[in-house]
Amino acid sequence: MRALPFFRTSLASAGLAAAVLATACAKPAAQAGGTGDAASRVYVAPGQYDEFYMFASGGFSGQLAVYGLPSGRLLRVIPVFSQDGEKAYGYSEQSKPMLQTSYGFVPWDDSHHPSLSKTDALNDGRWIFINGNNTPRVARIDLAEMNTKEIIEIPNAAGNHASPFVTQGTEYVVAATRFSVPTPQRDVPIASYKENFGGQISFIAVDPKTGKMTLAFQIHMPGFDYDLARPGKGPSHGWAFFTSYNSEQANTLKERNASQNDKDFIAAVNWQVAEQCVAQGKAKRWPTRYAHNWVDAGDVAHSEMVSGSTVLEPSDCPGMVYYLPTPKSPHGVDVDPTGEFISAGGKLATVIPVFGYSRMAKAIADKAVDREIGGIPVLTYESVISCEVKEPGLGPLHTEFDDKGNAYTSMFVSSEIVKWRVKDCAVLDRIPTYYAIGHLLVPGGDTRKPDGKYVIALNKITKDRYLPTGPELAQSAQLIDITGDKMQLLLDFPTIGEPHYAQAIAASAIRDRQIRTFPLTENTDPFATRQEKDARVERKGNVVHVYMTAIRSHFMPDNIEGIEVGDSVYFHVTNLEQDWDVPHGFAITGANNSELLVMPGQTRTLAWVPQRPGVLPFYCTDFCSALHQEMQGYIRISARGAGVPLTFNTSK
Ligand SMILES: [Cu+2]
Repeated sequence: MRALPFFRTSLASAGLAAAVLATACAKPAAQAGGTGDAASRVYVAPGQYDEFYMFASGGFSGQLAVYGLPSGRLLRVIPVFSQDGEKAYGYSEQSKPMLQTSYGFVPWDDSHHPSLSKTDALNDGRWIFINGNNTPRVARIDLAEMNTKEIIEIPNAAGNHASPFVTQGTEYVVAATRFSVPTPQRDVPIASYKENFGGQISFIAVDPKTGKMTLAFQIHMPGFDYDLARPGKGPSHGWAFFTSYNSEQANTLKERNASQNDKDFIAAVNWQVAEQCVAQGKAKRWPTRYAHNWVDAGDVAHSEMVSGSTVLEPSDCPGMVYYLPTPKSPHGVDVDPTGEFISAGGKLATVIPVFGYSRMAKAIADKAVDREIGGIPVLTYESVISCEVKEPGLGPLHTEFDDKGNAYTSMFVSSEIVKWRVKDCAVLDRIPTYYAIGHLLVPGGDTRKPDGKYVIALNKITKDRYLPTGPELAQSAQLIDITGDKMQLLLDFPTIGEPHYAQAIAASAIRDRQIRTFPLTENTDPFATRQEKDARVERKGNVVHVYMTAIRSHFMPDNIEGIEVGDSVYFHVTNLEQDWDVPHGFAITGANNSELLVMPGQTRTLAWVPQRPGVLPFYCTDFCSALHQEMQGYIRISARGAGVPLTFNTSK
């Protein structure tokens, strides 16, 4: 059971964790189901489309999964941070550069938070961003193609958890480090944590036309753990809010040592002031190195190493950062649709604090400051708090909002969603979840106009909800109707990987913009073969380039001889099809690699080193026609120096 260690490390009281598990195990599934009426409300008839796309992180699968709502049907897994043999992502020569980092090729990550691009505080359906938590990275996925187009590494950070949340006009994607590390990174004793370790908040600028990301500036923060973030909107536009725990600055046994203080902090960052300070030359250049990877117009990935980042110290830029005292070990921070209210989920807190943006602005004007930490004024709790949700449940984590002034907070420990009214913090309703809910989402729940039809619980543990599958059980999402006064559970559905966080958008916003083929005439891959008569094999020393075409239902060439053991053979396969949903695959016996999956109009390259003499078949892996089984060829491998002439068949 994967979630158990998380329980133990995130809760101060082992007794509490035991109580929760007992509760979770005691609930028979039969008591928790929807009714027949509920089932009809999620039924999407064969041939019909879902109303929403939901994009859910795959957690430690490193990928992003696409589901339809309300049906919960899985539509696609988009490879992002992990190699994917099905799609040859991270295996084909064209996609390998996407996984380059300053540590070299890192073919896995832990993805947590998808964040849709926004225009005027509404989801605009252009891109979705997602974080790599382990080796700090942020990826951008194009929603017209549902493919990863760019990955930028974040220097001076570790555990990129508070990421990647998008400002209301996609001016920036924000990111912050969960684990403080020596800043700049260097060899120091761990016991010197308080002197040498620091946090980092990063602002990644997004080109409004192309989406291209650039690391604009970073803010060097005290060595706390920065956990989650939400940018402001409306009146609070220009600000971003970051939770932090471990204000104790513990470096060992954090479950106890980082749970001492009654309050930790939200860091409120005014990024417009930060921009001014950068423009005034108040930032320093730090000698860092990080990878920036992107896919060009011809669908070929590139990786470049960037040097140096622009870092601001809070003490050099007054007015840029304030701390809001926040009970206790806060996790999520969320901004309501009006942009006025900011709520936090303190894992160990007994209340949900709701801060007022206008109160914060007044507290800053009135200098309602308690003390300073690292040049950052700490505003008094009383001056910034708007109201507290009393007795909400146990282990509040995350909040999303509907379009009627209500908030929905996930309760990890008591496994429930609590609905409360934003303006006065009154609890209105609660519903159990099965089990141990982490994030939750309302479609558009972080925009100024949420679609308050559903809330979806994203759960860590399924226990008895599905047929058992050995030691590891599926993780799950639950669809809950929020149109009435009482929340109603409609559907459980298992997910691919941990559905850590998800966002959803009306299908109509992106459905009709989906790309169906890549135009062959626009294929700029240097190894493309645009017509079958140009198919050929060329040898340069030990390197052999096979310029191969694929069209229903044959490869050209499909007989190749004169290859020798130890050659470096590159199969450059171009799919000549120009029809929707006709990919071809390419696989060869014994390749230390995946197949290729080549979309219509695209070129993909498989690198292969033959190891022993013989004749090996290759074939199409993606069922493409009635004669798909005939889509096959042979390659003859001779001993090193055998002198068999290079030959191949052609259609000339
Ligand atoms: Cu085929």
